Amino acid sequence: MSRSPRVIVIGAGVAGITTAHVLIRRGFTDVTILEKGSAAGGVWHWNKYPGLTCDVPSNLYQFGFAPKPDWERMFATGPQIKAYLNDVIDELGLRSRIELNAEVSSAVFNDGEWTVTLADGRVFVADFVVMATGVLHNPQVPDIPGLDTFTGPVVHSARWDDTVETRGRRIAVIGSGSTGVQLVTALQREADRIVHFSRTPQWVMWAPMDRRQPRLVTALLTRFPALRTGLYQTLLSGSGFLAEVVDTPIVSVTPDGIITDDGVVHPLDMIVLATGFRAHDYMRPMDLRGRDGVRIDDVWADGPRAYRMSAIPGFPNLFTTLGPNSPTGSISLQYTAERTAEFIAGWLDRFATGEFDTVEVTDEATDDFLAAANSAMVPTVWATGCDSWYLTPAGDVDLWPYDRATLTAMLAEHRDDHFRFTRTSELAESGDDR
Ligand code: NA7
Repeated sequence: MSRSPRVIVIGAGVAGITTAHVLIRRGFTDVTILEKGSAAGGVWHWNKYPGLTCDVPSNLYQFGFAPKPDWERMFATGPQIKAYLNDVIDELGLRSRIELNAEVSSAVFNDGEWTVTLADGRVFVADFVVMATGVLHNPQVPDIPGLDTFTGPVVHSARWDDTVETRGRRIAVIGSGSTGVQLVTALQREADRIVHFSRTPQWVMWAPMDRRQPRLVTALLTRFPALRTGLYQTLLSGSGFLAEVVDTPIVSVTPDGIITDDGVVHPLDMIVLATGFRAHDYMRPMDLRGRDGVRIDDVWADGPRAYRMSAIPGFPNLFTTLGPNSPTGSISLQYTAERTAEFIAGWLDRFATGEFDTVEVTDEATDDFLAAANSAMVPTVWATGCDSWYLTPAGDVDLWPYDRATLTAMLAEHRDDHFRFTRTSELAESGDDR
């Protein structure tokens, strides 16, 4: 006898699509995906700025369960990836499970179940919640004096406004991460002038970002899908980068320009903020409350903290897919998401048979995991003083420090001594088959 867990997946990007597909593949039928956007795709829905290109080769940036050998380009554009994700949603029959325009304002655990409330007042109740809310989700808007007085458009890269005219304009791009470089590369074709404000020097190298995928590659990958991981290396990169670079600090913004520390006034028609994301906010500003009313904002005051990327002490029956420590430069995000979803499905299997009603990772196991992960990070380049969005407020490196085999092994096992369980129902005895 078994019961069917009610599962809410929050987010319909790469992590949410993977989670929903894996859970359904494993036989769970009561799965609903809540997506706050007006379309599925996650970052590939929210980001639509000119020049948007994935900096991971297309043949590595795809689901293992939905291979696409015939990418048009070696590095797919944002719209191409969004189309792929939506094709996968349709092919896997996930569309009807996705609630769009469903922004979660709170998720509260009480009496053994989660109550998930949307900004529009709708309420969902679930046995399990999976947070697939993404890392690069909340735009970081810089606190520059006078920014709100600028009379032209001010646009963050992750909230691009298609109606804004860039042709013939004098445009400032603030920020020289990969987004800033891509934007400058694209905007310079039509703009009158681009001034690129770069606070920290950045390496920019040429890469075949706009090259078509050769037909031979398409033919080979169609015939031998396993070849795809061997074909490319990951690059972070731009091509055709040309701009007037200003590395003098910005002092303030005036109604029609930017003033730098050397007193120079840069006259402008438009300001583009390529200033990145509040990467450690994860599912916030959602009001997330776990056992005994514990709030995620309090638990994570010094930065995200999770066990093996997927479980948070104090939050029973809640898992994260592509949560803390999951970004990495060398392991496919889609692979990590799929392994995590399988890990979660294993817990759902055990819930279904009535083995427990709630499962919650312990503080000790989480502390041990993070202590080991942080010390494994010490010899890496990320911990050498170079600033990046990977650093948490506490100074930890929020990345996966181990290799793919370790990741696979860690997510393949359930260490029961790392979790605590409650069991109040009489399912096993009564034969409840909800
Ligand atoms: P990043 O990599 O976080 O880059 C943000 C950029 O914005 C970086 O150059 C920052 O300079 C700059 N920045 C942020 N705040 C300010 C202020 N207040 N003034 C001036 N400059 C500022 O974000 P991206 O969107 O480029 O890339 C994120 C990921 O997307 C990337 O890792 C890929 O995985 C895809 P700083 O270096 O802090 O001096």
